[in-house]
Amino acid sequence: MTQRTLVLLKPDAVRRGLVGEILSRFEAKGLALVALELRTIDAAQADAHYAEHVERDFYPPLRTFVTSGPMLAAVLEGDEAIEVVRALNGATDGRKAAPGTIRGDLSLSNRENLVHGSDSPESAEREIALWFPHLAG
Ligand code: RTP
Ligand code: MG
Repeated sequence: MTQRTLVLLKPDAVRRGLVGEILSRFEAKGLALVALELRTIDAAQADAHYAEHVERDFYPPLRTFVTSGPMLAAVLEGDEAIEVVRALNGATDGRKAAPGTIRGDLSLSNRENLVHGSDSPESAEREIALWFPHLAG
């Protein structure tokens, strides 16, 4: 089934000059770019995006990280795009993520792990509406 998913290339990806490398993996897989925008978010936007995590111990440093510089926000589309993107991203902790995945190949951190991908159809709908309201619905 064709799906859309919200992908973020986090500030570490932009700082490290890995935007092209990461985007090309999604493109090479066959996912289509529907929207793409470089954006620096404030704390309120971070809290809205990570609403499920705001009470967690790891959230304050995560908020500092995701507001620390521009991110590339994207909507990608393709067959089973939500699961496909998360498989390409790899496990959350870059130290444990499998080689061949974005995090497994390019990150050594459990926080600065380069990418975000929506984790369910409900999350994708909510996150696309939050980041790209003109695509909602
Ligand atoms: P994401 O939401 O960014 O796609 O990542 P995920 O589903 O693989 O991981 P999630 O559990 O949703 O966590 C969101 C982001 O929070 C940071 N994190 N830090 N214990 C920690 O220090 C910790 N755990 C998670 C990571 O940046 C993770 O991607
Ligand atoms: Mg998540």
